[in-house]
Amino acid sequence: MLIVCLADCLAPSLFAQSDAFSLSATTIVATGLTKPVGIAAAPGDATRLFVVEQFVGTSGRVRIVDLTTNTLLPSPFLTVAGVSAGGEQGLLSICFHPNYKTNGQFFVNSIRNGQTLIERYTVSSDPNVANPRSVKLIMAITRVTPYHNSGWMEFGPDGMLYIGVGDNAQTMALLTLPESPFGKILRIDPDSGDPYAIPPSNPWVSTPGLDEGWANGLRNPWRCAFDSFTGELWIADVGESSYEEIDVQPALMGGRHYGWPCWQGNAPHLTLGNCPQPSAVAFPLHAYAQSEIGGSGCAVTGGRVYRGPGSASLRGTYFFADLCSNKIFTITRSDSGVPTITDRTAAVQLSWLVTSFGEDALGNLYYCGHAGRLVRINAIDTGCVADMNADGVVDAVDLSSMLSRWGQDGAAREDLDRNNRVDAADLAMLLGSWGNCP
Ligand SMILES: [Ca+2]
Ligand SMILES: [Ca+2]
Repeated sequence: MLIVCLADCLAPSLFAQSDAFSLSATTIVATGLTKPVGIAAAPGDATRLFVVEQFVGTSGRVRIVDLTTNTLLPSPFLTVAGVSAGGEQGLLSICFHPNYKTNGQFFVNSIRNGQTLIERYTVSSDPNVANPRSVKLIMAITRVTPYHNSGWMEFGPDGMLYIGVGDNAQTMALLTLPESPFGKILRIDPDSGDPYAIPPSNPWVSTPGLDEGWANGLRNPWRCAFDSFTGELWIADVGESSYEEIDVQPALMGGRHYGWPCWQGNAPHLTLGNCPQPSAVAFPLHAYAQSEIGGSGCAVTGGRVYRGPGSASLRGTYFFADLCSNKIFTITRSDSGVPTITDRTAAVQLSWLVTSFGEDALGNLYYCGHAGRLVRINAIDTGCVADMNADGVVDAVDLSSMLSRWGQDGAAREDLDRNNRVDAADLAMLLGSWGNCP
């Protein structure tokens, strides 16, 4: 009986756990972009992408890509003059207000005159041109060094603005200055107060620690991303010389310490007296040694979770890259949260030095490379789309997964027919595939 049981138990893994989707990539813009480091879409606008050029001379620029023709518009959307050019500095990101359609507001993050500047602008009467006179300073952070600036900004599902701030290479100061903005993700309410209000639910409002602080223990979270469906925040923290790490914050869970500088990845780094106990640290979902990926790894480029219209099977999959190795990977998680890392370089790598990922208003993923390309990742379902946990069989586990999302709107993995609602049509597809996958 034991043997029979073992065979049954092992049966799912005996089926090839091949992808139920096909991946490819398309170059959208091949030339004309200078040092692209950021990609954003205006909410509800599926026709354009906004690409951040880090610096051209001493100007950072935001360019527009017309997705209906896959062309780069000749005139910038915005030019930010006088950025500190070179290295990790320049114009680092743009993000749009969730109500951009009605208020025209967007935010940029740049390094100028030794400061991180978060500024708000509004669009002009021409949708392809920002109004330069609308600029309003939201936050200035005086820096000590030009390093580890983070620069990531994004609105969360709660309508708050999240801002990554690197450790500024101030490792020891992180351990002794809890009010410091460095090594943190900040969270502010730009719709209240002047220039912003501190959300009362921020974790350190009534305890020691910066009131704007949301997450601590980060070295340089250069690119992070909210999963547009689950609200989880994926934080990719660039390591020092040993490990790159990717952390996952459950939706709206502030106050976590992600380890740095006491740990780098899962390895002890600077274990001094002010370090938190290991039990108080949120360790990464995935950490890799730079030597593990062919010896050429250098810095993780955080990507995004796929929630696109092309493939239900790919939904929930996180993409990321390593800057120097030019490798692109995905992470999926089992029902119990165990990550599987897959090298996708052969399928989707078309551009060197991947600096950032972004998604359009439909959820399609893109990435840009410092050498100047903008690339779209394409995905289509090719296999057993109803086998949602990819164990080779469509059974009660998959049914349970579908029922847990029943009636829900959005880009769920369980939305098998990709109409952004989990309903009877999806259930019919699941029951039609019941048993082993074809
Ligand atoms: Ca299954
Ligand atoms: Ca559906």
